[in-house]
Amino acid sequence: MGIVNVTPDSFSDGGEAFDPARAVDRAWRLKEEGADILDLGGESTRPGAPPVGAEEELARILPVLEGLKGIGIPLSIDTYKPVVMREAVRAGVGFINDINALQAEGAVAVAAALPAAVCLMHMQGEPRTMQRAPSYDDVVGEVHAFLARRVAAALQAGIARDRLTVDPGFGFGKGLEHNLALLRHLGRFADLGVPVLAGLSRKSMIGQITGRPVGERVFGSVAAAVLAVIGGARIVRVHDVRATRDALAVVAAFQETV
Ligand code: HH2
Repeated sequence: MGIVNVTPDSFSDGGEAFDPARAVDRAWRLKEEGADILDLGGESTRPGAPPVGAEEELARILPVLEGLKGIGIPLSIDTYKPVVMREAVRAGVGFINDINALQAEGAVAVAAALPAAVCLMHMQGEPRTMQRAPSYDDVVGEVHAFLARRVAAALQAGIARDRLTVDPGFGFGKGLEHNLALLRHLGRFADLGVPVLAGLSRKSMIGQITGRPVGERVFGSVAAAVLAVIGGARIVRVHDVRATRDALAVVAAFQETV
């Protein structure tokens, strides 16, 4: 899953694709690099990011969706707002990536009525404050229990299991030790019975481990994506598609021969 941020302030590439034409170019480039799905976001969720209204989010996203008609791979919308989900799906999106796991008022019902897959992600707190003091007794158990509850709520609302994906939400209300525990135990999420998505690309945990600024985290991010896939992730959300694809091709060749 290649990332296209249509925002002025995302942590890794804020502003790079804020202009719709540049976002469209970036999307085509990521497709050429081998992305199977593109995740478009109109609101940054980096720690400390201020919220954006639905109208502003749609004003950022809709021109890009218009420009991507005919791109030929599934498009995902990174949003937690039901109105944005509905309009984005109407404009051609087939995957709703919700960092809030459909907990916003009306979100489960709206998603259930739309012809789209859904990613349910775990977050402790909210983006503005989540990195202040993340705290867990048992991070893997607590994230697993939350995702199990959200899968159950989605199923109950009529969202078929084969439309669902879960994500432990690396960096969303988690310190380095929490992120590492989740990565180490990603296999524990397999019993939820839906594919696991992992987003580690260029995140601060890569910076904490390598000491590198955001623009120099490609190698660390690729290592994290490889570990996530070996740990059972079926989708990895990344900025550096070509590098990740090459690394995962080696993993796939290795797994076929063992
Ligand atoms: N991380 C970000 C945004 N959306 N969605 C899922 N499912 N999993 C993630 O880990 C995830 C996500 C990070 O937020 P942002 O500040 O918007 O930066 P970027 O989109 O460049 O990663």
